Amino acid sequence: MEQSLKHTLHEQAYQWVLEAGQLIKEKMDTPLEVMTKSSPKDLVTEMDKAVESFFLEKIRKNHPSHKVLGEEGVGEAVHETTGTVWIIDPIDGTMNFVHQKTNFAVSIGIIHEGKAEIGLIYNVMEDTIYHAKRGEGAYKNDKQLPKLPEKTLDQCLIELNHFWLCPNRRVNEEKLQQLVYKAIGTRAYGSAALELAFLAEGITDAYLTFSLQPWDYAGGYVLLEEVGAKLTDAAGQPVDFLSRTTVVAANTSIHQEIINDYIELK
Ligand code: 2AM
Ligand code: CA
Ligand code: CA
Ligand code: CA
Repeated sequence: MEQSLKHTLHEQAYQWVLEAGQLIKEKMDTPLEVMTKSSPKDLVTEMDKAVESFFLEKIRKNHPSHKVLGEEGVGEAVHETTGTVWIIDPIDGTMNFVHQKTNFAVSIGIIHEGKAEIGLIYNVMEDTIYHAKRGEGAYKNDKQLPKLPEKTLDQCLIELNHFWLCPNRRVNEEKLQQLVYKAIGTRAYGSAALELAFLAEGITDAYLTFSLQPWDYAGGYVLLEEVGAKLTDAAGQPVDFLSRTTVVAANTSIHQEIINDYIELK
């Protein structure tokens, strides 16, 4: 992507993400309509839809040729990553948003000709924004995040959620148990975007999950690349920004080891 376009898109996305956060905060104490999607545990609110519509309107107006892939489907269906695609999760961690009123994020990834170029994750209630442009470093607010240090697995904090315990699990759970035992500890924050941001920040070392959509990881992708971390599917293959996938994101020094020794998909 041309340098000046990358800078313009980053600046606009940064501004719009902050405005979206403001929109959410202003309505924080107003009762919300909460609906369910695929299951009673899969929530969506009117605010998820309002924030996605807010981005769609901004993008349509400023960049009519760009495509928009959002979780709540207010944009058109996107089947390929040609051109410029904005991948949007208006509220990542809706369960936290509804039940905790904190620990959720607005997440945006911008893909150009199949390559992730820009990523932003806004931790709304903490008012911290993680952002990155390909080749130009990752930042938390205006502070550049350092490259991640080398670590061994027994020094690592691993972000894992409960999904691998569910009846339809597709993994060898004994191997995952060994990983949990080997690691120094585990964490589960309930927002994939924040888990990736914390990994980029170096306050956790890996994030494993067995079903994510492109909008869950697109905002974190460039952030991770810029600090030298890696995000692939659970077989170590690149993610495609279009389909549901397993995800292993980790400090590069433990990424392959986790995949080789601790993950066996059934
Ligand atoms: P969401 O809040 O935007 O739906 C919860 O552990 C994390 O997984 C959240 O980032 C959540 O995103 C994401 N997630 C992906 N698919 C999900 C599903 N079917 N049900 C609940 N959370 C899901
Ligand atoms: Ca959701
Ligand atoms: Ca999400
Ligand atoms: Ca969401």
